[in-house]
Amino acid sequence: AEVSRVQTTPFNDQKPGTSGLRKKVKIFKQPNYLENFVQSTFNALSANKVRGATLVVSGDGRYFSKDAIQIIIKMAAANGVRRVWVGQNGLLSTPAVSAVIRERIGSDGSKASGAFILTASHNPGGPNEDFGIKYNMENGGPAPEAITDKIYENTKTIKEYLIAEDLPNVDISVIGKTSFAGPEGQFEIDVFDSASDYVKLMKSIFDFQSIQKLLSSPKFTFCYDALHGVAGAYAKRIFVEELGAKESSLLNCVPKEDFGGGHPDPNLTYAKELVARMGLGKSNSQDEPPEFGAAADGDADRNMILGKRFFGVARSMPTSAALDVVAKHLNLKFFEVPTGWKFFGNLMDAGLCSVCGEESFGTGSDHIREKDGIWAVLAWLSILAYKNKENLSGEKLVSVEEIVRQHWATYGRHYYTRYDYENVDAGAAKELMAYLVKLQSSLSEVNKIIKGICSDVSNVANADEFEYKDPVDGSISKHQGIRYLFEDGSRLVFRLSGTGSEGATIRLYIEQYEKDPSKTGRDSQEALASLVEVALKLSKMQEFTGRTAPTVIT
Ligand code: VG1
Ligand code: CO
Repeated sequence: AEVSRVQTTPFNDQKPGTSGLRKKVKIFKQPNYLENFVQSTFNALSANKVRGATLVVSGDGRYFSKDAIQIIIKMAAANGVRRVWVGQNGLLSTPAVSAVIRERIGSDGSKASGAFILTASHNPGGPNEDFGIKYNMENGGPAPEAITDKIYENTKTIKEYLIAEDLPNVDISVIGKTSFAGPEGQFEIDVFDSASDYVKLMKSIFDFQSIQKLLSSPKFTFCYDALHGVAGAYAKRIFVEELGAKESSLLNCVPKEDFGGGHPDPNLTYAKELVARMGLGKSNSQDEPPEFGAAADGDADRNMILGKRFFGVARSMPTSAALDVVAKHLNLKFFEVPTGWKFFGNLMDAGLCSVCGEESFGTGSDHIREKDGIWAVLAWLSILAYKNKENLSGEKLVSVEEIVRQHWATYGRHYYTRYDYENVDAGAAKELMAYLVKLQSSLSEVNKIIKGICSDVSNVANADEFEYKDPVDGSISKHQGIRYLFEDGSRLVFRLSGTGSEGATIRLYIEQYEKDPSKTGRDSQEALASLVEVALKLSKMQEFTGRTAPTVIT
């Protein structure tokens, strides 16, 4: 194959966000748009991570992935890459990519040095929706900011990209290797089973036998909703084939390019079918809901766990402040990092932390360097299997709800909610944020305003813009969200999302800590009503954005 050097001009909107570059498919389909970003990434890596290297290319299977994979393969060949590994049909969940980088060894002893992951995660897919791409490093985790900054700089000055145009397209639906005479010698494409490496890793972490006992008990009923994302491919293999769950436990587990027209975000708003099946939403079904329900996002790194007729289990455990209390109690090392999984990777590599979680339904451990939606489900099933070890033939199973209530009784409860204002005018969002920063200069003024809104909330003791210094490499990340910290431990946090593809998304996080065991059973929206009112009025949300209500409450 011959290398073409294609002349190109920069696009000015290719700054990677919280988790890669995400844009409407239409933007990605502009001539040279994808190519510019891929070449800028190759140019940001050290040469030995490209020339002669093995790269993984796959994703959540969303619309445009198949075209993108062929383009990236041809560019990889032209840039001197030796091998490209592709999951069958281009499918690999984000955690599976991380596992493949870390664990998979090719038949010739090769190991991958990185991956292009084609996903926009929880954003919708299809011709009018989002596509995304991000690069993960040798440790299996997302590229750190030093690299993403370099990629962005490259996208602003790029003049040409390399592509082996005459390389034939490879049939990625068929497992097997194809070799070509590449521009730099032998070039190989290896299409492999999307699930087996990941399943092997899960089997080495969890006791599949005891989970299987739980799943085959007639008293335990289970439901998993993949929202038509890539998790479906893993759910069938793991929950049905390995662990013996019934096929009918799986909801929306056939991966689709447009996620069936839905929003593959496993929250209480978008995972409607699961919420209804669990008897939590408005549903007329008379059937007894399953004991345990879970949902994943498009690329299967997020999870929402629901016990029947019960809210918020997954979130109450991993949100940072709930974690503080447990960490303190158990005398564990504790870190608070900015949004995005890349910040955990450094800590894990240095052996400083092993289990991490984000409020956006993301949890995971140091078995890989991404959050992991299926791991989280297996972790919960392990807890249930353990708690019910002696109990499987007894009267009643210990439920998710009981475990969480026990947790609140011991540690107190962090009432928590998030308000998202999606696709707000970008200028207005910036003004709102600037206004909140300015307000922070006088706490007495802030407290006066708050008392005028609602007298029963406590005083703001501290307010700042969160800044993080990585304890491992000393790098500093600024402007990571505006915090108002109250005397009683309550918090208001305002951030601009880094994963949207249009306008700006304002995220408002509201949290209140309740230690008194007699008050931990309230409805969370009701418990938080005063703080919500304070947050909306203090920030002048409606004045700045024109919105009377958020797009999503979760
Ligand atoms: C969101 C979440 C964040 C998560 C990120 C990527 O970022 O809040 O917790 O790490 O998405 O998740 P933001 O900047 O929009 O708040 V995924 O599942 O999109 O890779
Ligand atoms: Co995701």
